[in-house]
Amino acid sequence: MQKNPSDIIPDLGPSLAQFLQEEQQQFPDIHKALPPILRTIAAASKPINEVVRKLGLVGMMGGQGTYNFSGDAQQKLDMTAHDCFVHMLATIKEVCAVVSEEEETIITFPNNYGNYVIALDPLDGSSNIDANAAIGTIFSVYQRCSPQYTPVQQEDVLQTGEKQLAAGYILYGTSTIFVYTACHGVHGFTYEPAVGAFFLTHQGMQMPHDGVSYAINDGYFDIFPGYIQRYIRRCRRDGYTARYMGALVADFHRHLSQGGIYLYPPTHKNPEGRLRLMLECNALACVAEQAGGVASNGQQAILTIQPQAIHQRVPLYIGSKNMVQALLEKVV
Ligand code: AFP
Repeated sequence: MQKNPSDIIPDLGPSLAQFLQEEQQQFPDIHKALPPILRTIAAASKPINEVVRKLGLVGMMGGQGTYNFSGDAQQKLDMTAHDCFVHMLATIKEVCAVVSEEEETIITFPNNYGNYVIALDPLDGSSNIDANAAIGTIFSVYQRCSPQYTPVQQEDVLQTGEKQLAAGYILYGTSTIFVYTACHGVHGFTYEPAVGAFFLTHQGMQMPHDGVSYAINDGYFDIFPGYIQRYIRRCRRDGYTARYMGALVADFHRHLSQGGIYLYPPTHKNPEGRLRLMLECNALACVAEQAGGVASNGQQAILTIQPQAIHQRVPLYIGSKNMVQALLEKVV
């Protein structure tokens, strides 16, 4: 019996491209450059998704014997993802520079006199790659501060998270989803491989103000600051679920969907915390706040921290508003 197209491909909502165009028309304060930038980021994730779905078959497992500026061993997929995003972003005129977890300094595009800078963790959760567990990409979009047609400056990159024009992530999980905010709400799109495009599946995502799930590397419990230990003990006493997936993006998406809190306090290995302010925390803090959540370093909102260096690390407490605020009350 002849199958109907809708039997093969489910009735699809608006594509990411359609949604971005309509959103920019509805909210004129959204820069006209944002739809092509976000479409390009989504497009760059497609070949990475292809590779992610067959890693062992294409020789993309394991390390490549090098280390990034932060001292992390670089996996083959880290560099493939980095190269893919940088190459794709170099092809659009809107972008003048990229900063990436896999590159020490600012990557500039001499032929691009664009007004926009992208901050990127190309592959978050590298230790999950060979474990076949969830991994992701995290991105932020800023407008440059220095005049167009002049060399990109540090000031164009070292901006507070409040200056982000857009931010989001791609989660390569049981399905591949693209979640972003252009500061008019948070929206999620699921990749349909049969079509090769992302389609709206999560419009206007709101992070529950409460949750019963907490994500932290319990192995460091004995060296956590006292107020963290007190908070974790309270979670245990109240019967909360401990879920830690080894990839911030995966933990964050769970909490965005169901409520919860992710904690990465200072440790002896990472006295300033492990997560990078510019390359991971600012983007997820922007999404969290747009969805009604909270993100803090324990002293101030993540989005208000003035970066001093591209790879600067900070402690990160992010998730449901009431859970993060309960933690922060113990700081004092
Ligand atoms: P990798 O990308 O190096 O695996 O780091 C992932 C991450 O930045 C974050 O996604 C995880 O939640 C966290 O580090 C895991 O760190 P620990 O292994 O120290 O718990």
